[in-house]
Amino acid sequence: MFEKVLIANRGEIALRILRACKEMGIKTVAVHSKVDRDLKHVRLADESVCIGPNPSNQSYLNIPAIISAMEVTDAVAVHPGYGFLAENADFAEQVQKSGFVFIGPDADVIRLMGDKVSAIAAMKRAGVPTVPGSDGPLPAQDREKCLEIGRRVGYPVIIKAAAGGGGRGMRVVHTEASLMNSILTTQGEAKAAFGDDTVYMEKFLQNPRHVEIQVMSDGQGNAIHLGDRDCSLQRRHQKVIEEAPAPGIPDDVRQSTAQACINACIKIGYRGAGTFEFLYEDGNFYFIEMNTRIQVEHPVSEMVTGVDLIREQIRVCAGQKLSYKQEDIVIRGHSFECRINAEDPKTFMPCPGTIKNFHPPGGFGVRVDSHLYSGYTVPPNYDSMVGKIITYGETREEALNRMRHALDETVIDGIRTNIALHQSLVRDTEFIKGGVNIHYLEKKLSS
Ligand code: MV4
Repeated sequence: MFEKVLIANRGEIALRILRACKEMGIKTVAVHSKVDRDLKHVRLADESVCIGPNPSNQSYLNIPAIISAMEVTDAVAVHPGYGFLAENADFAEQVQKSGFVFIGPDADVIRLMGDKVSAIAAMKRAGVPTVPGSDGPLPAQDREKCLEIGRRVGYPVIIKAAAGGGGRGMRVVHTEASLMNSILTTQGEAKAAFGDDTVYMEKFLQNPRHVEIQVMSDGQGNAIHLGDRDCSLQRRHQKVIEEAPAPGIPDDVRQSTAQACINACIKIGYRGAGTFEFLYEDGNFYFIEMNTRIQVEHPVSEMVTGVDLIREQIRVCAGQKLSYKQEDIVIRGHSFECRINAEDPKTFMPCPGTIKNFHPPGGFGVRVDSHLYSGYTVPPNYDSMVGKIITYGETREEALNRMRHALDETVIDGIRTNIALHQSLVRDTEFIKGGVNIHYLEKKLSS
C-alpha cells in the first residue's frame, strides 16, 4: 500500500480523501492555495504545502507545483478528487512519468473518454447502448453528407463538441433548414473553447432522466458495478439532489446495462472508480459520456452498497485486486444527497463569507460530508458547494423523510445557502413520486 498520498484538491472532497487515507494508515499531504490555509483537511493532514496564489490555474491546476510538492514530501501517489486535474490526461501522464502514481485510470484511457466521439465509439463496440447519431465526427465541410445524416437520425437532433461534456458546447436543431448554421456555429464555439472543432450529432431526447452507473475496476480483469444513481434534479447542468438507486427502472434493463458497463471496463483496461452517464427515456438507457473520476455524488452509492469507494479506488490504484466480486454487492435501501451551496437563494450567485455558527444534522441514517466549521470563511475563489447532506433509509420514503428532518435541523449562520430550496424540493409532490426528468427543476423554478 502507498506510504503517503498527496491530496490535489480542496474542500469537502479533500477531507473525504484524507479520512479514507487515515483509516488505511496512509500518511497525507495537503496542498492548498494561500486563501485555503485554514481548510479543515489542511489542519488534519500530516503535512501541508502552499502551492501558489488563489487563482486555480496557479494552484490547484498548477501541474509543476503539485509534482514538486510530491517530490519535496516524498508522497508516492496523488488523489485528484473531482474537478481541477481529475480528468486531465496530461497531468496523469506527467505524474506517472515523474515516477508517482495517479489515483485513477491510465492517461490514454482518460484521453479516450475525454474525446466524446472516441468514448461513444469505444462504448458502442463494447456493447453499451448509445444514442442514435452520426457515429463519428460530422463532415462539416460536406453539406450534403451532413443533411443526409440529419435525415437518417431524424429531427430534432443535437450537435455536440467532441471535446465538450457536462453541458458545454451543445446546440439543439429542430429543422433541416437550420442544421448547417448550427453545425458551423457549434464548431466555431468548440474551436474557441477547447481548441478542437470536432462536432458530432445525436438524436435529441426531449424528456430524459439523467441516470448514471457507478463502476470500479482493478485493471487486472476485474470490474464491478455499484448500482445506479438518478441525477435528474439539476439547474444549469449543476446537480442539486441525487439519489440511489434510480427509482422505477425495470430490473432487466438495469441489470443488462450495468453488465454492459462492466464488460466495457474490462475491455478498455479501466482502473479505479468510473461513472457511465446515460440518458434514460421510455425504458431505455442511452450512453452519453463516461467520467473517469470519483464524483461529488459518490456517497449515495456508498450508502446503498456499504462500499467505501475512495478506499477501493486507492486500493486498486496501488495494484491490489478488487476486494469485492459482483455477487458481494447487494443494493439495499435508498439514499439521497442534497448539495449545500453558499449562494443567494434568489439569484443563485455565490455568497462567500464567514460561518458564524455551524450545526450539522445527525442521527441514524444521516451523513454530512462538509469541511465547514464555525469561524471558517468560505472564500470567493472556488465552487460554491460547501458540503453535502446524505441520508439513508430502508425505503425511499424513509430516506427522504430523514432528509426533511436533517435539513430542518441544519444551522449555517453567516452565509446565504440553498437549504430553503432543498426544504421545498423534498416536499415537492412530483419529486416525492420519483422519476422526474432533467427539465423538472428549471420548470419548477420558472413557474
Ligand atoms: C443530451 C440531451 C438530449 N439528447 N443528448 C447535457 C449535459 C451533457 N452531459 C449532455 N446533456 C444532454 N445531452 C441528447 N442526445 C439533453 C442533455 C441535457 C441534460 C442532460 C443531463 C442532465 C441535464 C441536462 C440538461 C439539459 C440538457
